[in-house]
Amino acid sequence: MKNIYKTILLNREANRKMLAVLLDPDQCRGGILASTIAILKSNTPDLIFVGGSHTVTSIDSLIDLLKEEIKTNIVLFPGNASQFSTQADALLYLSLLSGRNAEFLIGQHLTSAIAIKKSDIEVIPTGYLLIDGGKPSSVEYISNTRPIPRDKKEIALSTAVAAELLGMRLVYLEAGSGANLPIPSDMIEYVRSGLSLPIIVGGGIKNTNQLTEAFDAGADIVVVGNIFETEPDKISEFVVCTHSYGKETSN
Ligand code: 1GP
Repeated sequence: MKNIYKTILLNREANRKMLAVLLDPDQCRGGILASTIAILKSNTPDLIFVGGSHTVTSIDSLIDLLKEEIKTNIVLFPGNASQFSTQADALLYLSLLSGRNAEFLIGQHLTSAIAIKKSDIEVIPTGYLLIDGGKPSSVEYISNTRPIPRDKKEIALSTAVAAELLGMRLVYLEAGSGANLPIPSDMIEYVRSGLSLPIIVGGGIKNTNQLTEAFDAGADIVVVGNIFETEPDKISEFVVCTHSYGKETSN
């Protein structure tokens, strides 16, 4: 079994930021999938996340294809228990802590728990916090939960610290795929200041300025998906930006 979480911790210690490219099997098919894979082969991100809040297409076949073609870690980012696949390297075992829907706090977990335990996948328990991204998100609709308001950084921090105290290993600040507004920098900074866990930030990041802002504010991993569905060529720019982050100042 690979130890992806350990790599995340080591990178964090060394202030090496990570990029996760999110592929939603429903969106990433046919010609788009072929061109995306071709680009990912020569511009490989640290992680590829696979999943989506409303994915109906088979996850297994996409993961098989990705593993054949690209040398990187494939991490499941499931919208529900049906998206579990033993083919992936790791699983974000997500609890939607910003919401009060028991189904996404524990219900989906027990549906998949035995299969996960029997597999040798690396499980990374993750506190998942939905933040208002300026428009209704699929996560909000599907989970029937309300996001944390953008100006309530205290609520975000309390929720993130609760995740830490509950033994979770990562906190994911999510603005929703295709959000109008990414997670506010001051919220990332505030959560960073009071939390010991690595932070993932995603939702609505469309250019490398926004990527750098999230890193500057304290994100350890940034997830980008939506923009690459229409502009896969941008992947290389994001990979270069992530891997050169901080190098100018440290030399
Ligand atoms: C969505 O955080 C991810 O769950 C990525 O968001 O698709 O907007 O890049 P985008």
